[in-house]
Amino acid sequence: PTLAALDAHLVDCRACPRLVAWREHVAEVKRASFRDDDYWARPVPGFGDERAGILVVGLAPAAHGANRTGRMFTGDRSGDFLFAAMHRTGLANQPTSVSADDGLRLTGIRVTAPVRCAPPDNKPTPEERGRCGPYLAREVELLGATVRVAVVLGGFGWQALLSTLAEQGWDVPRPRPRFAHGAEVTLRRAPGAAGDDRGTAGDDPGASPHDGPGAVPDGGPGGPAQTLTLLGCFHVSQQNTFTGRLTPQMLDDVLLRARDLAGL
Ligand code: DU
Ligand code: SF4
Repeated sequence: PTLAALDAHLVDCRACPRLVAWREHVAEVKRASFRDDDYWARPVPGFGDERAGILVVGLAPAAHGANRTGRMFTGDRSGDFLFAAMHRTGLANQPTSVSADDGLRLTGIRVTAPVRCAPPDNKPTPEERGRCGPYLAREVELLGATVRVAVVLGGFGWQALLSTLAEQGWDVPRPRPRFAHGAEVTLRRAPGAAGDDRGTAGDDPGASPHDGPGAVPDGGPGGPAQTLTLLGCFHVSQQNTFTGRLTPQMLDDVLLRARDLAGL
C-alpha cells in the first residue's frame, strides 16, 4: 500500500451523491474567469512531501480552487495565503500555486483535507465527513511515524481529525480538546493499539475502485509508539485573511512552531 495507490482509489470515489453532483455541476457552470479551464471535478488527493513531518489539514476542496485544478489548496486565495507562508518559512520552493503543473514542491510538509470533494457553501454534512474520514485515516497511516505535527485549519478539520485519530487508536481525551487558534494537543498511540493495523495490512489497493472509502487500502508497516501534536490555526479562507483575523505573521508563527516540533 502506498500513497499513490490510495490516491488512485480516491479519485474514483462517488460515495457521496450530493457532493458528486455539486463537484460536477460547478465544473459545468464554471466561474467566468475560468471559463476556458477543464475542471478536475473529482476527489482531490493530498499534495506534497511523502515523507512529511507536518500534515496540514484543511476542510474540503474549494469549488473553483482545488475542484478546478485537481491539487489541494491550488488556484484560490486560500492557497495563495497558505503557500506564500510555506515559502516564507522554508517549506515550499515558490510562493505561488496556480495549477497542478506549476512546479510547486513542498519539503517536510503535506496538505490534505478531511473531505475530498467540494461541498456546497463549503459545508459538508456529518454523514459526508464520516464517509470521507477513512481516506484521511489511511493517509495518516501511510505517512506513518514521519508525521509528527498536524496543523489543523479551523474547527471542522479539528473535529474530523480527532474523530479519525480516536478511531485509529490514538489517546484522544474525553471530552475532546476544543479548537482554538494556537491550541496545541499532543496525542500518543501505542503499537498495536485498536485501529493500528500497521503490520497486519492487506495488500490489495486496486480491488474495487468504485465502492467508496470502505475499501481503502490498508496502512503501512508496524513501528514503535507514535506521538502526534495537533496545532490549531484559523482557516486560511478569505473570511479570515481579508478581515485580519488570520494575519500572515500568525500563520508563519504556527508553521515555525510546527517546524520546531517536527524537528525540521
Ligand atoms: O514525481 P514528483 O511529483 O516529482 O514527486 C517525486 C517525489 O517528490 C515524491 O516522492 C513526492 C515528492 N514531492 C515532494 O516532496 N514535494 C512535492 O511538493 C511534490 C512531490
Ligand atoms: Fe468525495 Fe470523500 Fe464522499 Fe468519496 S467519500 S464522494 S471522496 S467526499
